[in-house]
Amino acid sequence: SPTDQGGEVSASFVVVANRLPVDRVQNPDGTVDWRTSPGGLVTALEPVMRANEGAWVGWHGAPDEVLDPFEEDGITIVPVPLSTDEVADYYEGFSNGTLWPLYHDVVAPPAFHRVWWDAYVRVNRRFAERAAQVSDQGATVWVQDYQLQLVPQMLRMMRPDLRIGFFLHIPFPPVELFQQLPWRREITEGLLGADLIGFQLPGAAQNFARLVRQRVSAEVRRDQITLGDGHVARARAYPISIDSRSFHELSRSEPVQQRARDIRRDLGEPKVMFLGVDRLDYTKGIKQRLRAFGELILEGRLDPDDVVFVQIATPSRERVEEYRHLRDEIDMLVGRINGDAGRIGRSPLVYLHSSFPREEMAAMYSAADVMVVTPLRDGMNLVAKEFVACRGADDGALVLSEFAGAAYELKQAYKINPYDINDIKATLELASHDAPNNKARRMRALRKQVFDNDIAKWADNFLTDLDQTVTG
Ligand code: GDG
Repeated sequence: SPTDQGGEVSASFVVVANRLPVDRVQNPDGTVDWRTSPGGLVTALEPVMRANEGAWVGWHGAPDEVLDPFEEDGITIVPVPLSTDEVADYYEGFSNGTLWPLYHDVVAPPAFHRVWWDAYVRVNRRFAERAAQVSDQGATVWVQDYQLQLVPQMLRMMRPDLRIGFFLHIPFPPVELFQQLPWRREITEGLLGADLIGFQLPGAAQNFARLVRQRVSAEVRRDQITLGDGHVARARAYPISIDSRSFHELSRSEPVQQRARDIRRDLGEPKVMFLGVDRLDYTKGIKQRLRAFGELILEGRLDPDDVVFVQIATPSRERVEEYRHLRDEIDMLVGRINGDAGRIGRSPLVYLHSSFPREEMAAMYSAADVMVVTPLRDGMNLVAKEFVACRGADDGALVLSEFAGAAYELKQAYKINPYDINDIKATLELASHDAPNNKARRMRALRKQVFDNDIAKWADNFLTDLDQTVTG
C-alpha cells in the first residue's frame, strides 16, 4: 500500500492540484468523514490511481489546519495546508485576481500585487516539496492548472528523476496579453520544467510556443522545446471531456426522467425551455445572454406564454470583489427583465443562485430544449458536453460561443459571437424553432463527438504521451 505504518507516503503516480478530490462531511455525532467529490478529473484518474499506487496532493479547503495523509476510496490523500493569508493572497489574489482575468482575454482587469506573487511562489514551493516527498524514484507526477504553474520547474530541481506532466484547464493567452505580467519569465520557466505541457486547444499550445520563441533562449521545433541544459519540454493540445457514458446513464434513469418531467410541469409546460448553467463568473457571458433573451421577449419575437429561460448560477469566489459586483449586476438584470416582461403566474426568467446535486443537473439538461452557453472566453466548457451527453435522442439544440474551447470540437452547435447581442438573439430564435431534421442532423454529430471522446480517453492520451517523453 502507498501508505506504510509510519504514515509516510510513497507513490509511483502523483496528481498535484490546488484542491483535493474530497470534501469533509460532518456526521450528526460530531465525527468527521471525507467523501470523494464527483468531479470528472477524479473519475478519469481513479483507475490510473488504483493501478499505480496513486497519491493526490492538494489543499483540503479549510485554512490554518494541518492534516496527515489518509486513504479514501483507494486514493492516498496528501493534504497541503494553507493559512488564511495564503488563501487571500495565493488563491483569491494571484490565482483568481491576476491569472484568471489575464488568461481570459482580460475581460476583467487583472490586478498585479507583489505580496500576491510572493504568496504564489511560497505556496507553489510547498506543493512541490510535498510532491517531491511522496514520489517514488522515477514516479510520474501530473500537475494541474494555473494555480501551480511554478511547480514543474521547482519539482524538477528537487527531483530530476521524476517524469513531470502539466495540464492547463484554462486558456493560454496570446503573447501580447501574457507579457503584461510582471512575473512572465518565472511563470514561463516554471511551466518549462515539465516534460509535457498540455493545453485545451492547439491555439493555446501555439501561443505558448510563440512566447517561448520570443522570450526564452530555447530551440523550438513544432511542439518540441529544447532548453539550454538539454531538457526537452513538449507543448500539445489535449481537449478535456466528461464521463459521457455515466452522464448519459444517469440522465436516462427513471428518477431523473421523472424529475425532468416535473421540472417542465412546474415551469408551466413551456413550448421551449432555454437553459444556462454556469459558475457565477464574468467570463461566462451570463449578462449578454440574459439581455438577449429579455430583448426577444420585449420585442415580441419570443412569447412569454411559450418560453422560459432557466439560468443556474453556482456561487463562486464570493470573497473576490469582482464576483460580488457581478452578482449584483445579474440580480438587477433578472429583476428588470421579469419586471418588464412578466405576468401574474409567469416569469420568463427563472434565476437560481445555488448549486445542485448531479442528479438534478442531469434532470435539467434532460428537460431543456435549448442549452445556451455563451462564454466570452472559456478553456473548454464541460456544461456544453454534459448537455449533449444527456440527450436521449437526436433532439434539442446547443447554442455555443465560438470563444469556448468546446467550439473547436463541437462544430455542429449553433455558434454565436457572445459580444454580438443581435447574433445571440437571432440564434436563440433559430435554435428554438429550427426544423426538427436540422436539429437532429446537428445533434447526431455532437453526440458522436462527445461519446467518442470521453475523459478516460483524454487522460489516456496525455499519460501515454507523457510516458513516451525522454526525461532528463
Ligand atoms: C474550468 C475551465 C474547463 C456547475 N454547477 C453545478 C455543477 N457544475 C459543474 C458542471 C461542470 C462544471 O461544474 C463546470 O465546468 P466548466 O467546464 O463548465 O467550467 P469551469 O468551472 O470554469 O472549469 C473550463 C474546465 O475547467 C475543465 O478543464 O472546461 O473551461 O474554466 O461539470 O456540471 N455541478 C453540480 N452542481 C452544480 O450546481 N453537481
